[in-house]
Amino acid sequence: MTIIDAVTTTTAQLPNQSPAQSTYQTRVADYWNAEENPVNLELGRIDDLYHHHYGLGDADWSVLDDDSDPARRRDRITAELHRLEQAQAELLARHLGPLSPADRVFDAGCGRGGGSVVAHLRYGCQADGVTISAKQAEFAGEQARKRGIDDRVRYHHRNMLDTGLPSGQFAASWNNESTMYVELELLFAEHARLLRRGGRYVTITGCYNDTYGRASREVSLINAHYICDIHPRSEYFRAMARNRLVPTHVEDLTAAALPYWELRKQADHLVTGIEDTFITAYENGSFQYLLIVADRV
Ligand code: GPP
Ligand code: MG
Repeated sequence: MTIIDAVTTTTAQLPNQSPAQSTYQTRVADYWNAEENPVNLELGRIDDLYHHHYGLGDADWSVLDDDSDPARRRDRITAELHRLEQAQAELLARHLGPLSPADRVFDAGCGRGGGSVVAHLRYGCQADGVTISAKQAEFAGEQARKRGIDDRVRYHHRNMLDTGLPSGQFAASWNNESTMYVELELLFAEHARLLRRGGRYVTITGCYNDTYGRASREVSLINAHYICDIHPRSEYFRAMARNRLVPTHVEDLTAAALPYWELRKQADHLVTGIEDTFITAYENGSFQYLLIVADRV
């Protein structure tokens, strides 16, 4: 018994082993290793900025009326959705700053890597992205190599709760729609460890609305769809307060998030089936899309 335990422990500590710490995290990694939704790949292919978040701002509805040629109409809808996703990435990146090329930033739950590239292009900073999916880390690394920025933008197949990155070295860090996969106390403890004093933490996240009550049917459906566990809004502030993160700016992005879903719902070539659920969840007030900016004190 003792011998078997010792062998198991040694194996788990070997490099290149899965960074998942639980069966749940392994299932999450499985999801992202297998994920190839056209709504992510076709949008990303436009300019090699691959995002795993939604979009913000008013949509150009005229793309739906383009009846010149079905392929052209599809391409215009795809490009418009990508523009809205890019707008969200830019909004988040704006709140990270000011930053300089001497600064280093941390992208928690980096997906296929788009957010780190956006931050690097904006500030010239170094970026470290972490994902629990080996496939995503490899894909993102390849993108950075193709752009010739792999010396500045690095992706790691690691756990965002236990990154192994150095303490106090980061000027800014963020989660763009990845907080719902982890315990917030553990997540914010890791951000607080990585950020220097005065560093900036930013998240854009879907959360359930405490004033509605517990998680609605729609929130539960979204959880089941992505194998995630959406937190209540209150939990963000409680966990931040306990981990040296003091909010400086909070913005309800729910209204700005709706056009993306209304357009995506009509993109027959890209829908995944979760579109109506998001629209209902936002409209019935049970779910909110939030930006939180915090200082590491
Ligand atoms: C976006 O990823 C979705 C998530 C990271 C999980 C859930 C997010 C919430 C706000 C609840 P994606 O771009 O891979 O999703 P999709 O394939 O639906 O576009
Ligand atoms: Mg997507």
